[in-house]
Amino acid sequence: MEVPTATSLKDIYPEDAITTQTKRWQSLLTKFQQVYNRPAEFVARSPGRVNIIGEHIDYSLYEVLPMAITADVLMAVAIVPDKSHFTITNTQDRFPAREFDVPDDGKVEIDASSLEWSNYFKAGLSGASELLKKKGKTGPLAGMQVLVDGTVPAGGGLSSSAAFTCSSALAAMVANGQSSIDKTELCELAITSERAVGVNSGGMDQSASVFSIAGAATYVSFLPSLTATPVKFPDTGTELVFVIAQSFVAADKHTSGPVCYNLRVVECTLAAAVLAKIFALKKGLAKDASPLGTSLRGFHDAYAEQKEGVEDNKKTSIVEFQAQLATLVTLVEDYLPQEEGYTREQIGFILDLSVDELNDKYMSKFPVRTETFKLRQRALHVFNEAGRVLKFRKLLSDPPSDGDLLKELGTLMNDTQDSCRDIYECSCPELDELCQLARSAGSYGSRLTGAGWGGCSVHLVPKEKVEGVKKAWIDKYYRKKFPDMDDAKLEEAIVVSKPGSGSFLFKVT
Ligand code: NG1
Ligand code: MG
Repeated sequence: MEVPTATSLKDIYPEDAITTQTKRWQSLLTKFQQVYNRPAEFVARSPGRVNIIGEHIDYSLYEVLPMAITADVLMAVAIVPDKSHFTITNTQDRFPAREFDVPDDGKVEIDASSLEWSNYFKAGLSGASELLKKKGKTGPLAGMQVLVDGTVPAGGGLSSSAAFTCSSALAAMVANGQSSIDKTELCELAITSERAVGVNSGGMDQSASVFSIAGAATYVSFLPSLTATPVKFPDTGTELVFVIAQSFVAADKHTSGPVCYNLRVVECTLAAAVLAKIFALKKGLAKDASPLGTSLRGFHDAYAEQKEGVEDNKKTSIVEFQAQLATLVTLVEDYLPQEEGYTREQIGFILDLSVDELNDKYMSKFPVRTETFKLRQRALHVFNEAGRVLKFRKLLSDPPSDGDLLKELGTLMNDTQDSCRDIYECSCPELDELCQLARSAGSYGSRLTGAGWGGCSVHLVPKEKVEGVKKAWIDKYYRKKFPDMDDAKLEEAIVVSKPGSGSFLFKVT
C-alpha cells in the first residue's frame, strides 16, 4: 500500500478539525514563502500516536495496538535539485534554523550525543538515503528547504519523534523523485532511522504514524514481517472515548530516558539469551528485527519448536499462543528466581561470556549504567502484556454484552498499568495518580501510554463520564500541582481523540 496523496484537508482530518487546520496550513505556507522567498512544493504529514495496549513489548516483537491522533508534524518542502544543501526551519522559535550539506555519497552525519532537534530530520533523511541507494538511485541527494510545524508535544509520550522522523523520511523520498512510496518501506526505514538518534526503539510508533486509518486503531505485528491491520471498536450502546491526559512530567529521553529505555531493551534481550541457554535451545536464538537482533519472541518461537514440536509458531492459533505465553510465565517464575536482579558477572557466567564480551555484545551501541538487570520482572511483564493484547483484540472481534465489554477492556488496561508500575517500573507517581483519579470518576481503564516515566496517560471513558473525569484531574491534579498553570496550557493537558489517519502527502504546486 502506498502513502496516500491528499487533495483536500478533509482527507486528512476529522470534520471538527477542518477550520483550525485550514488556518494552520495557510499560515505554514505563507510563512514558507516569507522564509524562502518561493512557494512550498509539497507537504509531508505524519501524526503522533497513543498506545491503547501493548506497552514495552514492540521491541520484543510482540503485537501492539496503538492509534494515530490528530496532532501531527507537517513539513513544507521546496526542492533544491542541484546541490545537497539542506535548510530546515521551524514555526516555533525555540527550534532555531539549521543548515547543513550532505556529501555526494549520501552519508548523513548525525551527532546523537547532543540534544538537537534537527537530528530527527537528519535521521529520516539518512534512512531515506539508504533506501534510495537500495533502489538503485545514484548521485547526490536533492537538497531541500523545509519548514516544520508540529503539534505533538515533545517529550509528552505521544511520539513526536516518530511523527517527525516519518515526515522527514517521506519528504526526502518525495524530494528525490519517488512518486509512489510504499508504506511498509517508509515505516521500516523510519524505525531504523530513529535508532540512529539515541534510542533502541521498537517499531510501534512509526507503524501507527504511517499506517493508521481514520476511525480505527492499528494492530501492529512484527512477525513474520511488519503488518498493520485496522481494528474498529464495536458499536456498543455506550459511546466510548479515549481521553489522553498529560502528566507534565517530561520523560526526558536524553538524560534518564535513554538510560531507562535502552536498559529495558537490554534487559529483555538478555532475558531471552539467558532463557535460551537455560533451556539449551539447539538452534539458539535466530537473528530477528528487534533492536539488538534477538528477542523474547525469538526465544518463545524457538522454545515452542523444540519443546512442543511447533514448526511455524506464526501460524499457531490465538488460543494456543496464549497457552504458550502462560507456560512461559511459569518458566520465568521457576527459572529466573532472582528478584534482586542479575549482575553482569552472573549473566556472563550463564552465557559463557566475559563481562567485557557481554558489554561488547549487548551494550556497546548505547551503554547502560546499572549494577543489576531485572531479567525476571522484565520477562514476566512482556509475556503477560503480550497475552493482554491478544485478549483485548479478541474482545473487540468477539465482544460480550455491552457493559461487560467495556469493563473487560478497561480491566486489561488497568492490569497493564499495574504491571508497568510494579514489574516493568516505567510509571511514576504522577501517572499513577492520574489513573487513580480517572478510575474514581468513572474511567473503565486507565494507564500510562508510550515509554512512561512521565508523559501521557490514556483512559477508556464512557462519553457521559468525560466531564467528570476532566474535573477530577483539574481540581485534584493540575490545579494542585501546577497552581500557576494558565488556561491555555491546561487546555493542552487533556485531549479527547478519535483514532486519526496516518501519513499523507499533499502536493501544493
Ligand atoms: P515513546 O517514547 O513514548 O515514543 C517508546 C518507543 C516505542 C515503544 C514504547 C513503549 C521510541 C521512538 N518509541 O515510545 O517503540 O517501545 O516506548 O511501549 O523510542
Ligand atoms: Mg518518541
